[in-house]
Amino acid sequence: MNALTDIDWSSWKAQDPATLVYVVKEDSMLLMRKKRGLGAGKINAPGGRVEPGESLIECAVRETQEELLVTPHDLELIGDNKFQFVDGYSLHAHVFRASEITGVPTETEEAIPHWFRVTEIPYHEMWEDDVLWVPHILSRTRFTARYIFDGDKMLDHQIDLI
Ligand code: 8DG
Repeated sequence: MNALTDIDWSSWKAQDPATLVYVVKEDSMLLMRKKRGLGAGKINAPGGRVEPGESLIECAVRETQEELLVTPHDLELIGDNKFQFVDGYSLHAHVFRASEITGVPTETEEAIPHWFRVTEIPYHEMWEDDVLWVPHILSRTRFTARYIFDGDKMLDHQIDLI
């Protein structure tokens, strides 16, 4: 499996549903350097896997609280990313934009927070696909996307605007 066409996407279901939360305030985006887990060392947004019984919004809020000790408000669903990894793992990441937080972003065992100007987002330190869709968060363009990854190498992708 190394191409999107190797998969029957109509019956595809991720092993793990997950969320990502992009806080955008004025001309800055709140990101973080992830200290552990999938994508450790990379710059990413707070987020993670949905727990049993939890809604997507509840997951998005909880993960942001756990990772950066802030509570995001006014979450808007902007897109979704279906990641199929060649080792068989799969993750469906629902992408939210938030325009407000309460609290002060604080380092935790999971991550170190950083505010970046939206013109200075460090795509070279992020997952390979992020440069393709993080701009849609900034413009509030809704999207749905599918990817094949081998580890952190993107083998194939398709992003559709909706
Ligand atoms: P855990 O509590 O379940 O152990 O960890 P988690 O925080 O829930 O999950 P995780 O180890 O952080 O892994 C899932 C995260 O990985 C989730 O936040 C989405 C993120 N992720 C990928 N691929 C990509 C990608 O291509 N781009 C971005 N921005 N995030 C990605 O797995």
